[in-house]
Amino acid sequence: MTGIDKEVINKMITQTTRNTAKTSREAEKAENRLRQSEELVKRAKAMGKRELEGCEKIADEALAQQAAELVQAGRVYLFADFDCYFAAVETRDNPSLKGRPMAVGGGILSTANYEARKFGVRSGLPEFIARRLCPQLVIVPPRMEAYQAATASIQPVIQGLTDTYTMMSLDEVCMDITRNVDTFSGPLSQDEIAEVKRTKFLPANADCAIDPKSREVRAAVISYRFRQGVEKATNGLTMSSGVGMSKVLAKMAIDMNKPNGQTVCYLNPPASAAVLKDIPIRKVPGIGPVAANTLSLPPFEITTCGGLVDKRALVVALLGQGIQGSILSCAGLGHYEFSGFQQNGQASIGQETTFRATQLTSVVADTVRDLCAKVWVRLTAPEPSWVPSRVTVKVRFNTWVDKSHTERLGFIESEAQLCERATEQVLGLLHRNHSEFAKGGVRLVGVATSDFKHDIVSGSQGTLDLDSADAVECPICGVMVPGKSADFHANNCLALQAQAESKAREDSIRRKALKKAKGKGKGKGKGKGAGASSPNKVFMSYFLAEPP
Ligand code: TTP
Ligand code: MG
Ligand code: MG
Repeated sequence: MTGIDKEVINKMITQTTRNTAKTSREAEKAENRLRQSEELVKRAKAMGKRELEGCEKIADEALAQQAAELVQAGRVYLFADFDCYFAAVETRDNPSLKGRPMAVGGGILSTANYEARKFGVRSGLPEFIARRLCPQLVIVPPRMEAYQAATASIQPVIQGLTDTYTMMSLDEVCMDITRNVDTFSGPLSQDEIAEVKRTKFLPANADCAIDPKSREVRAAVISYRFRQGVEKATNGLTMSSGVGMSKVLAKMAIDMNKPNGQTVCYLNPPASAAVLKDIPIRKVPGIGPVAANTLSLPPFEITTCGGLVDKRALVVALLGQGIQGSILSCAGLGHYEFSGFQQNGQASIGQETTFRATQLTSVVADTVRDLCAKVWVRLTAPEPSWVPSRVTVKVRFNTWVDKSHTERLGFIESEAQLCERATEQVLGLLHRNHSEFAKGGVRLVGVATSDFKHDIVSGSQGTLDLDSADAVECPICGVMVPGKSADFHANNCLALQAQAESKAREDSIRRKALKKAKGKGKGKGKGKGAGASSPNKVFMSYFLAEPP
């Protein structure tokens, strides 16, 4: 947001929603958080030095283990996301909208173009507030078929690049481009050279000068070629992209050079952590508003990723090992699984965490409880709350074997109910796979909820009326949904199914790569910057000298 005063906008939103039941509930929640903060301050004061040191050791080991695994796996992830997607499709199909502040939605906005964002108009804003912020705003109704068609048209471009990819939502894709990077060869067109020079390489410091033969530059070219392919396949829609050695980092990098730009994070753990150092934790996938708020209060007073990594000992000591996944993410090493849309067609809400491998079922059960608490917060944060009927759990054994289990048993109305079901499912998984468990324990647990009672369709909220005459059964998951949202729901189920399949493919590739790398021995020193001076000069001469 540029050229506008964020405070003015927030004030307007607060004024418009003042005195509602929601704001008094918010105040109550804020009071509870302050009370919780006071409790935590007391516990922090009472904590011994040795306890803190022990927690630091646990956190450091998890960080070191994850960093070593990422280096050994040597993956390169390319995330790409359409720029103001729905609005861009509308403008492409109706050029009279070009240059005018416009948004897509009805009641609640799905998105806004960049001209409208200058006024503070954004996704999730009620239409009446948006009109106050920007009286000349043009609002057009959503056309899901057009967006789905645009998404479909880029599938050949994705598949032409890699078969290891996940559609994160209609407008975002995560691709593993390791093989493309490692088998890359020149030459480059002038256009490509120019784009690589426009690429944001992060962190931007002298230790990481652009090495023309580096995997980072290769990734930048591959990313550009992909974005060009998308623009051609969609008749002019642009994507922005991010590259990193972990998925969380690559995802976060998308937004660092938007719109129509790309960011490449240097492919080594210290650089990955440096990229996120000053980024607010609230922007990290998996850290929701409640967690961010708790961390911002005493005794933590953490607002940035670097802050969370620095204060990891205190945070683990007071909040438990469930926070470990967030610490890894803030250090740029996270492999968090994302759910797709936040508003139109939310498919699942879940959380997973990686920790030091354990064979203690009590520790696993504690972790499941922490995860359920976080998932519950995310389920109950919106109004009305999401009421799930399906619980899916996942465990990763220390042997890198993943197992999951899903069950649908009526609606879940309380955190205790969720916790009971998830724990039962996880312990069941451990029992059924006791030989894997016995080899080295478990290092990751995930809990996800789906098949919600209440759904949000095309920006307007409503409770599913399953008795209504137009309710139909989703052919993919078997859940009853209203006829008007059947296509949208089924589309999301398909996306989830594709996500699960590509995840399985990806895991199998990763396991093979790990096995191969272990066979070869350690550390080829991949992904380091050149350290040379005048990077652009070196870079230019390399590519221009490259034989065709
Ligand atoms: P986003 O990628 O989050 O947003 P965007 O593409 O509009 O803008 P940006 O350039 O920042 O990426 O979401 C993709 C589409 O999903 C968006 O165009 C509309 C839809 N959407 C909703 O319907 N509700 C939401 O709350 C959000 C965030 C998006
Ligand atoms: Mg987008
Ligand atoms: Mg997106």
